[in-house]
Amino acid sequence: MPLAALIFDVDGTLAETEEVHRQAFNKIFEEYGFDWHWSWEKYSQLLKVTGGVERITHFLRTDHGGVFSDEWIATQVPEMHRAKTARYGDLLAAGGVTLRPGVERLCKEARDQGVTLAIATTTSTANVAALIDHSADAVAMDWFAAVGAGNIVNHKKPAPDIYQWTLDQLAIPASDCVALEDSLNGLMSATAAGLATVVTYSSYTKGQDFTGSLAVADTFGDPGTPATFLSGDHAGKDWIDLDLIRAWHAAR
Ligand code: XBP
Ligand code: MG
Repeated sequence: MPLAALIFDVDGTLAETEEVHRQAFNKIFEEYGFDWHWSWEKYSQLLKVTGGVERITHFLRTDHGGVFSDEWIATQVPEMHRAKTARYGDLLAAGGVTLRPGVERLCKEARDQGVTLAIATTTSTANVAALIDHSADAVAMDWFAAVGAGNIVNHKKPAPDIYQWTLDQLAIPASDCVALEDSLNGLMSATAAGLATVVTYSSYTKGQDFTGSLAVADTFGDPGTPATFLSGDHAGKDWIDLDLIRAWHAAR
């Protein structure tokens, strides 16, 4: 069957948002009076744990094992994370975050050609809306027929749950869709849900093993800002357009 839908990941795919998340985490640690500061390198390691609550919990149990009771973690970490989400929204509202090259163009191509758009992300719906609403691009939340986000599923990426939820909402078979991801966790999640996947790695995921993807590039590219392809026959094209994704999908 022809390509019926594109399902976008958010953090690292729609935009390079993980640096903003890292700033928001560090802000709430400071507000809570902790001397913790997640450096780029530390956060790069912690990103292997998906989900902000899960990431903070992992950090407490590994770097501060035995210091915080299970009860404290169960009650305080979700509260800290709610505060982090508020700081993240404030940082996005301050402006300056734009969608990655080619994202707006691909979404417009999909809309013009009747290909459904959807989202499948580990972050919260609030964070998705904050990004879309505050980015300078034309993309709007109502362009997405389904937004699979955060805690609506029990198991986060690399589990397939969020992609399966989004597919169920779309009522479109996985075989007729392509996922767009930036990370190995996301590739594993989409693949486990039966989705062929195109990877545009981000600053935090460069160098991960994307074996099994349809193609790997540094960005989707745009006219004038060519993509650098690590894998996938891009037929001499300098950027990833819907026709190229269709060709990869048909040839998979
Ligand atoms: C990436 C994640 C999220 C973000 C932080 O999500 O793993 O946890 O790092 O957001 P994506 P939260 O699937 O879009 O790549 O603190 O809201 O979890
Ligand atoms: Mg991602």
